[in-house]
Amino acid sequence: KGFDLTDAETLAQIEAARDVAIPDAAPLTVTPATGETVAVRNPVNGETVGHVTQADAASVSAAIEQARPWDAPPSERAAILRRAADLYEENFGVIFATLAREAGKSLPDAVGELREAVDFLHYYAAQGEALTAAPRGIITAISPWNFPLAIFSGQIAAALMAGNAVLAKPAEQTSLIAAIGVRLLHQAGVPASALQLLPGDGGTVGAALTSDARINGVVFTGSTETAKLIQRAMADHLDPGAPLIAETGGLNAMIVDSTALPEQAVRDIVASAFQSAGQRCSALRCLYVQEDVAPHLIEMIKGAMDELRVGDPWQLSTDVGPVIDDEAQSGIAEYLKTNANRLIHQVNVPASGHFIAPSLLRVDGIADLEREIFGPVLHVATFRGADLDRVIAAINAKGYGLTFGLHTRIDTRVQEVSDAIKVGNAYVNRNQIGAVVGSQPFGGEGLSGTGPKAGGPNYVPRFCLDAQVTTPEREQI
Ligand code: TXE
Repeated sequence: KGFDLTDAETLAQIEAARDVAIPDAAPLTVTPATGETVAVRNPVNGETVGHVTQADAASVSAAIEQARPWDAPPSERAAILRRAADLYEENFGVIFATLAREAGKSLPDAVGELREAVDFLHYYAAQGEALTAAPRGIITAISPWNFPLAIFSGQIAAALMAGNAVLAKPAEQTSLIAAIGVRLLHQAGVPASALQLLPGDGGTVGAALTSDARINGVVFTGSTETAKLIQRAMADHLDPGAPLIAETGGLNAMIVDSTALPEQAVRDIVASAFQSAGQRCSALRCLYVQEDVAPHLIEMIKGAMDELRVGDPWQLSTDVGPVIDDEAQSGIAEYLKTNANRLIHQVNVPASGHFIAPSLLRVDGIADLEREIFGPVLHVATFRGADLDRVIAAINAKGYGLTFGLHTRIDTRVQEVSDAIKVGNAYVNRNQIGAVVGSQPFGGEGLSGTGPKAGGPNYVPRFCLDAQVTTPEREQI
């Protein structure tokens, strides 16, 4: 179908789903004794979107007890994952409605997310058919709220396709979309004993799922702090051979030199920093602009920021939706208040709802950034041409290593910088889009995670050059 948002018929179908009833979520295979239920609130207006029955430590144990590695032949597993991908596509209405109302996704972001989830299912189906390795056993998959269908489905599909049993714990904020995904996977034919959903709190359900000796490995995407907690829990309780595959945050930088094409650079800067309200692990946080072009480029960035529409994610004219919840909003607002003296520019936003004004702050360099601000906040620094090496050293010294961007027209500089920068994914003359399933493995080094993981072809250029040149266009689905 392509989910083409310029097609009137598709738009009418999406519009019809706007107020569709969103099913409640609960552990699908075990019954928690406490049965505690929490309400999910829409980050735009606080309305109740649905309810989630929480798992507890005892139900986690029961789920582990009944977990069974998926022993169907790889071709059958692949066929079932492909059927699940078709079901995801067919159910696009309730999926878009849930992504918008539970996670605050704009429609283009929701479309991108559904495509990515479908791509992951197809990707792992194809990879798994060629696998010869044995399954590990029971895998815990812990996912975040910022790509609550795509990352969630990718983690599950990879582990299932290798023949494991999966226990999936979605983020507290986005259990409704996770339950939709798991129901569709079950409907496609994944046995309930091979895939179980355990919604609940990270500190209890997440901790129980990472500290039980019967678990054989953990896949995690979320914060660096939680990854460290999980690593410790695994070291204390799990078999030393049980792997942790972690993808965490970043302090991602971009360098724009004076040879860069200004229009292209500004378009990519604004997309990299503000798309998805900055709630992407790949998002640009610290921009370095070469001194001689900086005044002009910063004026252009301010102009492009003024074009951003912040508001209701369901409106097609919206570029930037809300941040996920109260806690995120107050944390970012506090940061902006503390750093008010650095503010260069800010966009107007609606007074109510969990909105944060896209903001541009001046810094001397990445060393000034204390932590990842997971929202629409971009920091900008300037540098002299002779200091390029020092800029790269400062970025490397920060210890994160997820994404990096470079805008230049000097070919030899691309090579020099690529040899020097320590990141998992780098982008040249394009935006820091993040994962593109099937074209590059995604993930970071150092404090950003355990290294690029699957998602790409066997041969991958470490630098993802201009999309039109080396990254195959995503297939329309
Ligand atoms: O993450 P958490 P939060 C970063 C971003 C954000 C910050 C905090 O900077 O502001 O992290 O976000 C589960 N044992 N990213 O609080 O807590 C939790 O329930 C086991 C970047 O949402 O790491 C959820 O399912 N699991 C990121 C998952 O971990 C535990 C995306 C992630 O939550 C646990 C999200 C525990 N002790 C946040 N505690 C990215 N890389 O894109 C929590 N969890």
